[in-house]
Amino acid sequence: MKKINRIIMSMFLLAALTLAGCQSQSSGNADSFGNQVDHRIIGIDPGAGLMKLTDTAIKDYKLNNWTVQSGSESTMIAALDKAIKKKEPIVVTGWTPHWMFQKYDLKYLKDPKGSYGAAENIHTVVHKGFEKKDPNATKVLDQFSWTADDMGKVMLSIQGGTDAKKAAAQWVKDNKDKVSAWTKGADKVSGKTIKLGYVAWASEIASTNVVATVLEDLGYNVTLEQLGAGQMWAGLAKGSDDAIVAAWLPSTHADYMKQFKNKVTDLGPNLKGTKLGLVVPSYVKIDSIDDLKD
Ligand code: PBE
Repeated sequence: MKKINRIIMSMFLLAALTLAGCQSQSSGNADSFGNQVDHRIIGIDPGAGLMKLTDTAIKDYKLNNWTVQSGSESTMIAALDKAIKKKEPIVVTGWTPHWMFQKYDLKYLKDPKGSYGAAENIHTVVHKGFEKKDPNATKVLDQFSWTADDMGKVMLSIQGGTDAKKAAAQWVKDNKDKVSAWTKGADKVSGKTIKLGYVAWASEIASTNVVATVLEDLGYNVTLEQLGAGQMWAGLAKGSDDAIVAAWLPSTHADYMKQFKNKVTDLGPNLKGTKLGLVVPSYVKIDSIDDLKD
């Protein structure tokens, strides 16, 4: 009898220990990165290709209980800045080139499933027919090509408080060789107008203002139109804008390109080797999108 009691007792003990073990595991979950950030990714404007790709990532990695908070580039940066000041965990949607990688110590979460696509390029795209209407401006737009470092200089200057137009003019002044390669074979004009559409992303503010400066120096009357991503593509397709230098292809703006491909002409890349993904401060322990799962 005593022996049976002892066996029953030890079975109870085992069960209790197993339970305790489970509990300690679930209290580990309560501490998971997901719980720390309320299973929320800080996103940007809803029309951005990056938001679509983030929805894909959530499906690919089965992050069923996660949400993406939309806002804008500035609300994303504000949230990131606040978290970093308090050394709190955060995960945001990010891209390169961007000055945030110069200002903060950040890392991309690894993307083993490739939801964000491979490195891509930023293309210059014009309204279909613009190449015939203004071959001179098209030549300049087609020859416009620079590097992430070039763009980085303009972005940092704007981020440092310089007016975008002034920052662009300064870069143009400091980089006469590059600019003369873009304007090679183009004529000076007078009384001609051109409308460029763009979205208020740091990268696009920099590139669009630089191209506008170069066209203005040739005598063009340039109008810059700040729009949402969807409006920018629709405006280009309609012809209310002549050109954009802000088409991230082949992945980020794939849907827009597919929708409007018969109404636009792709002049090819103006900057090569961009990157998109989920970004965290370097002090955050996780390394991969896979680690977002509890
Ligand atoms: N971005 C910056 C854009 C393209 C340029 C990555 C935020 C997007 O996601 O559409």
